[in-house]
Amino acid sequence: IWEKYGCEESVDKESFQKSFVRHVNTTLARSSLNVDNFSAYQATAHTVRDRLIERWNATQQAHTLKDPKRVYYFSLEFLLGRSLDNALLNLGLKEQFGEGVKELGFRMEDVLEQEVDAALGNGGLGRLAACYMDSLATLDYPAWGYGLRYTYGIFQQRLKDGFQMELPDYWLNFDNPWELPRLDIAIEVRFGGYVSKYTDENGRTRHRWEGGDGVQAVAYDVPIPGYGTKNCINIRLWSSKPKRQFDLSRFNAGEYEQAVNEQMKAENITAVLYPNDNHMVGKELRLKQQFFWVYASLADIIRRFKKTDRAWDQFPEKVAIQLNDTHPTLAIVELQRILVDQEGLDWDDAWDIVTRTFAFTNHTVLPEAMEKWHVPMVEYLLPRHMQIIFDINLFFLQKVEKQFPNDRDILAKLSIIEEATPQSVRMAHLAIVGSHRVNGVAALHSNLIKTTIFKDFVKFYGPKKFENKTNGITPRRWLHQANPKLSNLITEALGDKKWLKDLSLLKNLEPHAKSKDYRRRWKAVKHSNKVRLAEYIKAKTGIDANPNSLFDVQVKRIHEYKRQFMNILGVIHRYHYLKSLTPEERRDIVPRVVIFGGKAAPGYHIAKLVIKLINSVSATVNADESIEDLLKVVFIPDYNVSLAEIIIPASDISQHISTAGTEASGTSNMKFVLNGGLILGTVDGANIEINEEIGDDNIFLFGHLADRVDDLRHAHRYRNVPMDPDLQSVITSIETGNFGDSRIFAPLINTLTFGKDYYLLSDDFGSYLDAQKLVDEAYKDEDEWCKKSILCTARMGFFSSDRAIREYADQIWDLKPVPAKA
Ligand code: 26Q
Repeated sequence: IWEKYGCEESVDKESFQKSFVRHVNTTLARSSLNVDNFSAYQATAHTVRDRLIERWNATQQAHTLKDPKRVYYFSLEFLLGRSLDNALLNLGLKEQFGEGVKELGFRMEDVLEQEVDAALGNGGLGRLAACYMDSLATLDYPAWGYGLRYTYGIFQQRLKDGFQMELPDYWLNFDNPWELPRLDIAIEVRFGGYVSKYTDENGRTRHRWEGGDGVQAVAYDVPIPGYGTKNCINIRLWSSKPKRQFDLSRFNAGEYEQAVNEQMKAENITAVLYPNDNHMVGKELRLKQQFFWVYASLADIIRRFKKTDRAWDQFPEKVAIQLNDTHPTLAIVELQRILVDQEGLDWDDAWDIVTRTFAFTNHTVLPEAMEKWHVPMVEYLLPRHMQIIFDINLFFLQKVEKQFPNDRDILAKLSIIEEATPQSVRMAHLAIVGSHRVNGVAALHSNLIKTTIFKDFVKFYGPKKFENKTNGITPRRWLHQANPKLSNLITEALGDKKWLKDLSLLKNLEPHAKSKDYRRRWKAVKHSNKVRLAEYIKAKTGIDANPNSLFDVQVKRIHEYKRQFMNILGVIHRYHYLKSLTPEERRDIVPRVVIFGGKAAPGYHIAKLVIKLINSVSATVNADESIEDLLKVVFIPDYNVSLAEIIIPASDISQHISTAGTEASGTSNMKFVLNGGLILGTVDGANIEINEEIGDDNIFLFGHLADRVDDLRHAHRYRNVPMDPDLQSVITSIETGNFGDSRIFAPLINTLTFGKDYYLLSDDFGSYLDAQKLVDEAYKDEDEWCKKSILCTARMGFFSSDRAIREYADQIWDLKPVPAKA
């Protein structure tokens, strides 16, 4: 019977339509007379979901049978965006299903627009996790992601009078076809309680974590299809629910209402994603999220490991766990607890297994982003874990002491515990000590962590434990899906679509940069992407953005270190310059549309003022008829993955202008260049490696280098550094009220003065303006610009997340692909 009725792939137009109609009638319980775009989306999504589930089942079955080593990617964020278009393309169904939808009376574009983003992430780190899952699936690696199923993703951004307002992102309002609820997989997680000591049958002192309050972690699986493979991997997201059994004694004691209330609190744990990007908040609920997640995930992994009768010392041969930043670091402690307290292993044997299992990716050097948790809070929530952390630290520091006798200084610097009042746990230190590999996310960043924040660890462990794994992006979503016209033009030049699985093949585009006809068509694609964006801008903001202008884009989280403030100050400078020109002189000007987008953390007041300033400048400039189309300023609200897919292909130049040494990598820089956009950037993060790949002629770099930053900051701190005169006149212009009531901007302007200009805007402003001039000049030669654009795309092969994932697999995880059978 299974053979007869088993999985039947319907991948042609007719079977799509059959399935579509069936889902409308059954899943949606609607009649064919009552199908709007949203229902059409749902029916299409459910049809695709069925295909995904077949692949998911086949892949997971194959992996269970073969039992290879698996990697588990632990990430508190998976910023997936929409799934339908991506699944259609990865499964190779877009054409057939597109035809099928059309015949049913819908436009595929409208159908795709119905989907809400899965926005379970803040920015770079979360989107990186999503790109890595796409590559893991595409390259047939046996991999799972583990994360949290937040009820509310990153907030939606609205503007009111130019100020950011936050709205809840209740993304599960309608049914979510992209998840498979596994209500049978439920793991009880505890908090609180106490530790009891006892002597076991062998006379050893043992510890047991007892008591505490429990909640349940329920699994929701999100299938991630690979491109051009049957392989379909899984992201398991945990949702918190009240535990099943109710405390009867409390019920009988008349505490029914209170007990029900406490149960309801369980759901708080996974209610909301913390909206802070690159900023640590020491909230108890955040720590609870972290523990809830790692406890459930480890229990799940160990259950799977125990199905095969293997000895514990083989655990690291079957399981690799990658820690996406320090957020999952408690997993190190929890695995040690399981092995020692529950499985009865000796401490040292357990610790050897633990350190061979984990590897840790660091994403930042910013001090305010480093995770630290107060010891009393950890102790109260996780008493046994706190003891184990102290023990890990003790044994670690004993080894340090042995290697560096009588060096009190290095002990204090390396300690997992920060000795302040109260004490804190330094999660990065714990992650380093508990992992066999530590990596940064771009070459400069990986060197910086070795020479600054982790330099004493390098002294102790030697340099080999610290590696670089330069980030990558998936070309499937970020070119093929977001920019179908360019994808087609590339495929036409290269003869086939192999480049989508081997991005280094893009280098064969280089000769086409010489073809006048190819350049013409390349330009036409960029132009039509700009038209698409201009239409979006008009619809959302009412602003006319002329697609014949240079589109200058900065979209990313709003943060002082990313220096959107410097960008808007540069815009004001340009505005004044334009106003000073004679009509003659104006004829020579390249018209520009400066586009901003990005969310500020709700409590980050300076970042919110930057948004307000951008909107104020936008209002003044766009309303000033005297400068016509020469300058337009746009803030596009609610920047997210789907918007990025429209904005990135439409950019001529994008800005990645962080203070040198502060942006660990950046990944949107890669997306822009892959789409034939040039970049204006500082010598920071992955900009440096992009420069190495695409060549000096194709990038506009400016500003001080990372090794100058300390001295420059020192100068601001202890001397009176005169402000750059161009910058001063821009500031004066704001202060005189040219962009509305200037008093609201005082705290922002003060960051440059009383704040000692920590991000060095005044030091880089001059060279920033110079670089902008070069951009203007270069854009005048459209044909030359287009050559650069083609060469940029052609030379971006290195930045595929496939390359990055292969490096992780070979050099850190020791992981081999396991192709699922066709
Ligand atoms: C930590 C503790 C408590 C609450 C929140 C957080 C938290 C949340 C998110 C800390 C950091 C993040 C996100 C960091 C992030 O996105 N980093 C970026 O990672 C990218 C991928 O490696 C890099 O390209 C960027 O340079 C880096 O900023």
